[in-house]
Amino acid sequence: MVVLDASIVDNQCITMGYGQAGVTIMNQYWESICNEFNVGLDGTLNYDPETSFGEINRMFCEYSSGKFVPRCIFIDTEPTPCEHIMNSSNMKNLYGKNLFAYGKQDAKNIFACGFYGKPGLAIQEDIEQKFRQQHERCNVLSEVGNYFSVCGGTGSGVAARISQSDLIDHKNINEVTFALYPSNKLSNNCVEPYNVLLNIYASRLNGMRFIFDNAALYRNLSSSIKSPTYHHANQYITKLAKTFNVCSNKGNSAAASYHTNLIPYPRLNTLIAGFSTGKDVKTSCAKYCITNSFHYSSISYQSQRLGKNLGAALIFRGNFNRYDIDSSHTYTYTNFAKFAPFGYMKILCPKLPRFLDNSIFTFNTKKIPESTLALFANNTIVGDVLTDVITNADLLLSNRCFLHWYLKEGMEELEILDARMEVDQSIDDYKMINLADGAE
Ligand SMILES: Nc1nc2c(ncn2[C@@H]2O[C@H](COP(=O)(O)OP(=O)(O)OP(=O)(O)O)[C@@H](O)[C@H]2O)c(=O)[nH]1
Ligand SMILES: [Mg+2]
Repeated sequence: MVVLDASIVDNQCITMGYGQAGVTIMNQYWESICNEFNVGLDGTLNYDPETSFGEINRMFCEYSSGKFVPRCIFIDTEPTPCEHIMNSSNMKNLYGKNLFAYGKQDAKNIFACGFYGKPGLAIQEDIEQKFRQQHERCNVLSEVGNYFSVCGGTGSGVAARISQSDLIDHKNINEVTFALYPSNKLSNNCVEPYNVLLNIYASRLNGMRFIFDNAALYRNLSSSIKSPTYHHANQYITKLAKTFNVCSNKGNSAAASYHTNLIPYPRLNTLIAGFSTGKDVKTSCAKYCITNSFHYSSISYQSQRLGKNLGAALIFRGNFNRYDIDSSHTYTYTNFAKFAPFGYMKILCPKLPRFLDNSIFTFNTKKIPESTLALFANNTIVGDVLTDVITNADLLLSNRCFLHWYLKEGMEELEILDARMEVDQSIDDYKMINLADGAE
């Protein structure tokens, strides 16, 4: 087990939010990060050794004026989401104009429009310039965090283009993506399956990717919130992203060790995540929280059946008894693939968890939870998500439905067939692992 301290580290992380979902989620993420580091929404630091995390320069850049500014870039093909944050959100004084790269016209929900088309190309140079500017302000850039929905044209297309470009040196930089995937029950756009396939294909093998879907997020919130909105769903994602980032002390080494422990094969780099607080965690840290955090997890399929874990990490934060954690030993070996017999990677972060005033996790509780558990798992259930994407894409492809929108932007038809084949191969990999383990 790794116990974290709050020493100063110099391995920096730049976060990038793409498209409406990505920009909105990343803005909420930074609100939560500011709360964690005691940075006011105007960028002033009120460091408190008791509660703040130490490695502030990992996340923020200190300007000569003394202001702490997030290391991030908001990216969209259209202006509205970025302009909303710049002009009217409660965070508008935190960011400078140089953190926004946006164009005039959205990518019309079409991957090819963001990847090949005019809307994507129009902002490419601006993104590159802003990324280089941010990069120059880092001593050592060790991680790039991405936020987007693979369902939209900007989230799927522009993000894939940047991930594939020379900007990110994948040998030395860990790419960690928090992506919204489609859910069968909730859909705003009928070409989602194409966008997912093409996005996966274009950015395959790059880092690790945690996936969420809105139906699952709403399900998780349904016990505490009557009518959940995007804002609430985003809090669930940002809570996990924050835990992953701030509880990964020692910069590069921690992010890299997640990669090592959670990704047994480069192609199987899509993961799920879950979060529980307070009572769940404290009453019986061992069995209860592990099974429950799976229940509260990021994709809809999880409630139906569990797959096999190929690798998993648990982050215990707050008031934990080490004996409790050690005694969770027996439970943490269950449900792992035969070739991964070492159970969960366990990390204890003793700093008490912090919540925003309107947090979904403190909504119905009078007492602020003193302990939280976050779970990040590489589970074969992801194969079911991908199978669903392929089934839906095949329905469209069999009639070549909506394909002209993609070809019009300069994409070759072969590309979507190659993408389909690649994703199909990953599904086979998951099936082989389940088969070898005797799962159904
Ligand atoms: N959870 C959550 N989902 C969102 C949010 N905003 C949009 N979505 C979902 O994301 C998907 C569409 O992605 P967008 O981010 O709007 O698309 P985009 O990347 O801006 O792409 P284009 O508009 O096509 O250029 C839809 O399925 C929406 O339901 C948000 O703030 N939170
Ligand atoms: Mg948009």
